[in-house]
Amino acid sequence: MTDTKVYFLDGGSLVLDGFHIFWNRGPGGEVRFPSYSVLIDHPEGRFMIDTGYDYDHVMKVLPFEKPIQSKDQTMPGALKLIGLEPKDIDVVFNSHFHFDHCGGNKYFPDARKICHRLEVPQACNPAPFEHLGYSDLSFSVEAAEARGVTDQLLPNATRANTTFEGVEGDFELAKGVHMIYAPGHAVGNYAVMIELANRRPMMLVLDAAYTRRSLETLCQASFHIDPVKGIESMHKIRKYAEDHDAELFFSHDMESFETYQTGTRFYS
Ligand code: 5PN
Ligand code: ZN
Ligand code: ZN
Repeated sequence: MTDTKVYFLDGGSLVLDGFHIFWNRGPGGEVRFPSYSVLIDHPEGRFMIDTGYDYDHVMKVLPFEKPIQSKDQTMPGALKLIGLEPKDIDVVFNSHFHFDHCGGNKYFPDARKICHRLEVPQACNPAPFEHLGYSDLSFSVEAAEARGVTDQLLPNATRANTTFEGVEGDFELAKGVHMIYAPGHAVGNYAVMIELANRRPMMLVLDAAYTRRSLETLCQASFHIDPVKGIESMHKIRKYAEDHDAELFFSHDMESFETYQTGTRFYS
């Protein structure tokens, strides 16, 4: 049996003000941060965790986030770098449906889709302050229709091939791939811990804490549905990581990301 391999797919970068990244703390000013997806090449299949942002969507709806994305940083481009095509992915799991985590879903019509059971309903009917976060609905015919943005859909999108299996709570996506329910940032937000043969487990904090400093100071992003639950989720992730001696990987931390292995350099 082959060992599990983990690939970080560099998806480019975006800009936010520091007061959004570090809610009510700052400092303010432009901060450029990475966006990436994670491919888990596992004996049970190839699992894509999140799919990054779509450059055209961001330029149309959030141009003030100043996206920078090369061809190699698009979802098909990043997969090509490691010798794969979208059709080679068996399962897409979305940690939540903010635009910077589901922009590439459209390339995977044939994959099984899994998310928390409350995330599609939330994308269909977000809180007023969540409209920008849940602005890319190209991942779901149901959500695009509910929000009146069917122009975002690719012609091959159907209800059937954009339907999600809904999950809840903590569970194992595949052997050694632990899905950790971490609500607060989003109603159905998840973190992921992956056990590997040759190194400490990897804890993908994802958007429960954008940066190392965020988790250390319990400072969440200004984008959230429930900040109190967000703090509880950060405590939960810290304990989980400590109990398993896991290495922490952050979703939107440029200083950390520059040390991560990307492209063909996988973790195993
Ligand atoms: C990167 C980014 N920018 C804006 C929003 C938002 O409004 O909700 C989530 C989010 C983001 O992750
Ligand atoms: Zn998010
Ligand atoms: Zn994000």
